Amino acid sequence: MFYSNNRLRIAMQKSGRLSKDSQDLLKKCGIKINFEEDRLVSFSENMPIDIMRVRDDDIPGLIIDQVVDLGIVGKNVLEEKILQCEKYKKFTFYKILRSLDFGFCRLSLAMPLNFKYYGLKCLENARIATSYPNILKKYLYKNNIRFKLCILNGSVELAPCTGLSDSICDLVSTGSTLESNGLYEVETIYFSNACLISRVGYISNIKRLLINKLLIRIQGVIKARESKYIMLHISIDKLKDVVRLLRGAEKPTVLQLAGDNSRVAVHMVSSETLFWETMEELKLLGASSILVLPIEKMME
Ligand code: PRT
Ligand code: ZN
Repeated sequence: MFYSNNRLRIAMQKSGRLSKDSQDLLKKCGIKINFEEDRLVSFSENMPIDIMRVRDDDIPGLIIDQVVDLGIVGKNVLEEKILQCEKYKKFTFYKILRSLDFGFCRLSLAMPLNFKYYGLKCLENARIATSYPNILKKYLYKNNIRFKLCILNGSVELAPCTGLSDSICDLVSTGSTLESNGLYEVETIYFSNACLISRVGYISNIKRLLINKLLIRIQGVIKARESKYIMLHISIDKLKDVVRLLRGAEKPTVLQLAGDNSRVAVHMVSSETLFWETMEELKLLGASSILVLPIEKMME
């Protein structure tokens, strides 16, 4: 069944930082899949979609080699693979269909706490440990810095304290790994998050329609996650102040309140985070019954 030409093949990370978010996204898009732990390929029960779960580093290659139609991968992994292919003059045909709202991190240079960093120049001839040699080379060569590469596929943060390197270039999200290993961030060389990529070349009409449907649903899921539904009661003369306060909100729906001619109910969708401070300001304007609700799905 997997090799049927009309079933869309999507590659995602099997286990790791992107796997849960990738699975959740497809689930929210209405794709029913029963993931079995030890299976490479899982089949959707309700849509012609097959999911291949692999190591994240293999996903760009599966797209470039046209083994799968779509892939969910970190931009860092994609960029590293593209630069590696360029080095070997291998063609890389792929398309980024859209950025996704998870997997945010940055690739940064970090130094031991006892080292006084005074700019990129102090990295001249330094030994730098990383799992991203090509992104690092591109960045440092562009800045005319020569350095010695120490390629590690894991535990990069341990390299300086074991004497393997002077500095590291690794992914950072909260910064706590650096801190607990006596390191501090000195330069960010690449910002990353997950993205949806597609192979290029012939894609049947059936698959193309399915990809478009999926893209609309992903847009709906992401938009809904970024938005909230706000409801409140306010006196009519304060309506303009409320709208001014709720920036990022669409035009409100204003409804008459039963048995009260001076106050109205306001309903609106906002794409901005509503902080407690804004709620307190709404309260000061005289708003009451303020409700902020999550939105499950959206279609514009
Ligand atoms: O087994 P497989 O090869 O599939 O997984 P992996 O171990 O190579 O990757 P994984 O699961 O660690 O990360 C997958 C992707 O998640 C990465 O390619 C990034 O796109 C994204 N991502 C987001 C991160 C992080 N945040 C992250 N913090 N990937 C790794 N880290 C690591 C980092 O390397 C360091 O060890 O987390 C540590 C730092 O985290 P903080 O929070 O302490 O700063
Ligand atoms: Zn990996």
